[in-house]
Amino acid sequence: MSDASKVNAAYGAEQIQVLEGLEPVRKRPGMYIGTTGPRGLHHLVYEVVDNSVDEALAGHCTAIEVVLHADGSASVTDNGRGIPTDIHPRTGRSALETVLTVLHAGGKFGAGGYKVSGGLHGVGISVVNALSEWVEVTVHRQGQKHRQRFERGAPIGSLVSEPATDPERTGTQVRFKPDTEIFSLGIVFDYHTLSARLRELAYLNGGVRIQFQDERIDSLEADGSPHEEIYYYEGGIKEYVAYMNAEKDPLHPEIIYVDAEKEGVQVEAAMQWCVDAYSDSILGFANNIRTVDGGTHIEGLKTVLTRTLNAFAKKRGKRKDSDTNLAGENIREGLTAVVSVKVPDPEFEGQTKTKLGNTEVRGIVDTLVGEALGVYLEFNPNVIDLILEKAIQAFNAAEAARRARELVRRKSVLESSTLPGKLADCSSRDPGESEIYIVEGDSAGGSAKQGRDRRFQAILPLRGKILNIEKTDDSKIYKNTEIQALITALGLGIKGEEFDEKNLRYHRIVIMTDADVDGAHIRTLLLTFFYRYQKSLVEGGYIYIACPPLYKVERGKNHAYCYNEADLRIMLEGFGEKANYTIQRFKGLGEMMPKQLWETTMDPGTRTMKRVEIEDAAEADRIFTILMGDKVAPRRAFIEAHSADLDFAQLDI
Ligand code: 0RA
Repeated sequence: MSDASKVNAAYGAEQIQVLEGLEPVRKRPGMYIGTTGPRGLHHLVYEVVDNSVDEALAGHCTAIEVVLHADGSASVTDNGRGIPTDIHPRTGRSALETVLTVLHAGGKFGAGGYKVSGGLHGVGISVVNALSEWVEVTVHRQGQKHRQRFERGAPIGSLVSEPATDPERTGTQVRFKPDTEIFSLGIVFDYHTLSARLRELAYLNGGVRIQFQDERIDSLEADGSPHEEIYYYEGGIKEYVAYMNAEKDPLHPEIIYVDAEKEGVQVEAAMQWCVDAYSDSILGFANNIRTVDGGTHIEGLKTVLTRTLNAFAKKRGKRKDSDTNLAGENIREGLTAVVSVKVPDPEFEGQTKTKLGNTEVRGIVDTLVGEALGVYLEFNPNVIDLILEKAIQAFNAAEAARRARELVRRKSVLESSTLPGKLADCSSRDPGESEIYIVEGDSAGGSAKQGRDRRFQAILPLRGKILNIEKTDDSKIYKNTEIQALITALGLGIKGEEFDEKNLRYHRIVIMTDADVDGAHIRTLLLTFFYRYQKSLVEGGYIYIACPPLYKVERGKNHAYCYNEADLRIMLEGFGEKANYTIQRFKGLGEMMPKQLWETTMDPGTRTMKRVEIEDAAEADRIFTILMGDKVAPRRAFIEAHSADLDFAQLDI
């Protein structure tokens, strides 16, 4: 009997029932994991890891290992108690099989703990099972080793148990291969996406050791060993703040840390102000989910900071009773903070479910942080004085800036409707279909102008390197002609103010720079500008990066373009014993014929563009600071460490 027919013979009523149970997931995967694109694919890993993290939060697991295998599968192994394997009373099947095959069976069987619901997490391992070509679960428990395999959601055979080699060992391993029938855009995991989330989880769950290993052939180290990283932060979010501030100048040496619980809500906050930063970076998490859109925990933190610091300002004679209060944003200037709450029944709101809604959390954060912060500052008068001094400076600067802005508002470019002279606008007036290419220099601008489709594509050439917004105060920003051009051409408002989509003149803002080091630098400058000036532009997904080719390969009458070294290598290998062809390397956009630029980089039918996302605002902030800040050593170290990512760019060095 072949393996396949054996399986068919064993395919009883139970399995059919199981399949029916998971069928909705395979029919409408988007309902469960958001998308079947890369984001949804990575959520499979998060879902499995979340279960191990829950086991760690319950105090039963200290180490989690995530491996990307050469066969395209991923595995998550923990040293927790192991998923129970006894017969579950409601289903008549093992608990393990139930967890894997029943929607929302969850891991904990109502055993308490924090439910990670809402968001896109917390849908259950069964969803991963439903969307995988296969899953293999191995459980070590009570001296036994148990295994079961599933294919597209259905159990293949039953649980197989044998004595474990190490009878003391406990834990769970879930190994799965995403189903290409579901993830039609491919099932290749992105190392950096996963590593960022795993690192974040390690920060959020101090003391849990997360090991990440990439065994895929293309990722092996030069010596053939797999790339491996370990994330382990004893100090949890305190270390997270230290990491975010690594390249900054702290105003006070010690990170202020609060860890307390009230009414079943656990609140952890870490804070440190920096000398040279003018904005704040506050990251919020609820049940380990990044709440990009804030919510009640962030509101609670902001309220308590404003109230506490104003009270201290009066008490320490820094402000008179008759003075206006320092505004929250004055107080938060230069603040880096992480606030992480664990809520038994979280409500996530908003389109993307990334805003914490529980109203009780606002007051709980306020009270708990207020108490701890009050005590800390009483005992550290030098710290409170430094923070107040900075806040008062910010208050005075804001007053001055407000007056300057009023002036700008009245007579500057922002109010005038004249578009910059060098903008080659498109003819469409519908922002939804319009795009603008921001290019470097007049020569690239020339090619782009001739190559574009003028109906919906506008070109804005910028000269030289745009000013470094990180270091500049607001009045200088408005005087810089390149920035003025950018602001008016795009229809942006005043820095930092709420951004209004209806004024945006193009819904695709494309940064098109040369594929070399200078181009990469200008791209970073522009991204910094957008990030600092109107972050919501980046968050709204309006910013794109054009991907011009590096090579043109001609062979006989045919030609093709290659966008990186790997493309070129693969193409040349495909030609075989070194065939007759020519390679042209483009030094810059200006070297390309307008028609070439169109067909490779600008034609919506054939081009590739990358949409800029702030998956991890903390990381973006850190990189910007390193690349833009005053400190040379970290910038050097960063560029050296990431030179591999710049791949083609470094060839010109
Ligand atoms: C249900 C009950 C118990 C543990 C788990 C589930 C569990 C699930 C996963 C998923 C990945 N790793 C996991 N580790 C544990 C408690 C079992 C007991 O009381 O011994």
